Amino acid sequence: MKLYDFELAPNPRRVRMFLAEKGITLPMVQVNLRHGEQFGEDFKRDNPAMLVPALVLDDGSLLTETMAICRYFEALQPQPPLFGTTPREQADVEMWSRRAELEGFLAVAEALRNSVERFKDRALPGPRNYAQIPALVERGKSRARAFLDDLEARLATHACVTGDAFTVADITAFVTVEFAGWVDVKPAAHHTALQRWHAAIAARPSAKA
Ligand SMILES: N[C@@H](CCC(=O)N[C@@H](CS)C(=O)NCC(=O)O)C(=O)O
Repeated sequence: MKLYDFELAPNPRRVRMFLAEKGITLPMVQVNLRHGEQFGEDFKRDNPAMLVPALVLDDGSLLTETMAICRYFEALQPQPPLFGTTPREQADVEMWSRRAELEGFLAVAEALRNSVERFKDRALPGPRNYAQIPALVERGKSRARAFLDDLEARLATHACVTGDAFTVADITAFVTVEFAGWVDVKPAAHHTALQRWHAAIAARPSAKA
């Protein structure tokens, strides 16, 4: 098994944090996205979608998508549970993971990829090229700010995103908050619950994975 990774990219970071929480180690291969290594023939042969993270299994087959890779390891090694245990917890993990991805992570990506020069004609990752749409930059930032507000409201009454237990939804929300800094969207002074939660997760060893 080997995991294609890029240490600066947020989606692979989610997988690395997840593996660190599980205590799982595996061979990692760096694909330097800043140097265009995702377009190289060697990587494309393994992953035609040209995205990281990507997990190559021992039978040579490929697993992509951050959450699918995390789910695979959850099933292989259920302890500690990071996808919830009761039906309600599992549904909450799904709900907040999706909200963090759709309303937070993708909003930040929208602002970043439509503004930065190195993403010219690469406004969406993957095998096809898309032109930037500058009007999406402010919309993305505004959506990312709204996500921080929603997260603050949630964390004002919950220790972690889905309740008392740390889950993969916290990993996605945490990486999203850090990713938002790339487009200068940062927790404000009144986001006190969010800052308490962020500091607690930043102190976990997995945050440095
Ligand atoms: N939906 C995919 C998205 C993966 C993705 O967008 N990865 C980015 C790095 S965070 C990437 O590989 N970008 C390649 C590029 O920009 O060309 C997932 O959740 O794993």
